[in-house]
Amino acid sequence: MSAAQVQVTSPDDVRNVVLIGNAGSGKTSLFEQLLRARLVGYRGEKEDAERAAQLYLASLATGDVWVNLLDAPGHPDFVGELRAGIRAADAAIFVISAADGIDGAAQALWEECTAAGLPRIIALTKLDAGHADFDASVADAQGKFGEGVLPTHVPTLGPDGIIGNIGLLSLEEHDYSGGDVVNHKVAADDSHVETYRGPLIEAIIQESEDDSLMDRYLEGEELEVDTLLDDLMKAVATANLFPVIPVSSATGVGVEELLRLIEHGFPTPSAHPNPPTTTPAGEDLPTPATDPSGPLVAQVIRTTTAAITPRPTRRIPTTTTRSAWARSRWPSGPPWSREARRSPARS
Ligand SMILES: Nc1nc2c(ncn2[C@@H]2O[C@H](COP(=O)(O)OP(=O)(O)OP(=O)(O)O)[C@@H](O)[C@H]2O)c(=O)[nH]1
Ligand SMILES: [Mg+2]
Repeated sequence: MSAAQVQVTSPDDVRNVVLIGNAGSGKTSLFEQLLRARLVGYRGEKEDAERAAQLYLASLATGDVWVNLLDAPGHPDFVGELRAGIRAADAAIFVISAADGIDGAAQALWEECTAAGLPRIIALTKLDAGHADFDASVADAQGKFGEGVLPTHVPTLGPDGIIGNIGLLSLEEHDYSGGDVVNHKVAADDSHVETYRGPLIEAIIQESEDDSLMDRYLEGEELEVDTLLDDLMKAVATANLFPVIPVSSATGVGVEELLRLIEHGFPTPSAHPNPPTTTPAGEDLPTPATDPSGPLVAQVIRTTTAAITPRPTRRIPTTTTRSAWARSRWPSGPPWSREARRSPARS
């Protein structure tokens, strides 16, 4: 397994991203697809109970950045691991299953991210389930998370479910059905594109610092895609706009678009305010800047205590002395003795 290399010379080269969402929404499958897309020869990690209960970290290089990707467990029993992930990350991929909808747990999780100031991309999974519906899922997310939730891509469907997506600004269709991703131009009057493109452009213009954009848009001028993309990325980084991307965690559809948004829309660690800092005695210290040339400052986000299994107590036969019993058990000397440590049998 190998990753393309990125020279990390400043915090700007790093993205710390956590995948969060309800249990079973597709986080781990998506995590694996993201790794597969960038790590040559990556075959995946075994999903066992221990793995599913833990905050899991892997890194990949994409474009010009190094991404530290955290996969958080969704089950409420492991909420401590999830919170550790929120503290460690500068942004989140919020995974929602279109087949299951948004419940109270997902809403509480969204609020936690808001309190932590985390920019978010919504990855909409399980669109291949029979009753799943993109439009209904978007409307549900907008109703529960606010108007900042806006699709930047709409899905394209084949007979067996989602096979790609259309970028609403670029008007490019990304077709994953043949293995490699193939891009085609599409028309702006595609009805699904029309539904979401206008609201997205208007939201981007409202977030933009360039006041002339709105006038130009209202006069019917076609705005440059690169300008809109730049402003979109700024609105994502400041947690004012939350793009929705349809994905398939099962096949990897949408991972390229997700990785591009992570690279260009998610903030660098320098943009994330550091938490309040104190001395070990609890006295306030000035909040440290994210400065690679400054003194080391570390934040502990997770500690674990290994359960210490009690040594099985053995009953020593009362008819022998302790040393005779030890000799019968370890003829070349007990493991704690000097002789045993020198014994070739132990080397
Ligand atoms: N059909 C379909 N199945 C999916 C998709 N994404 C995930 N699944 C399946 O949903 C199940 C749960 O997926 P996981 O990736 O383990 O979900 P998770 O969010 O990591 O779950 P927790 O770690 O328990 O919170 C698995 O059987 C996946 O194969 C999808 O886009 N389509
Ligand atoms: Mg998981």
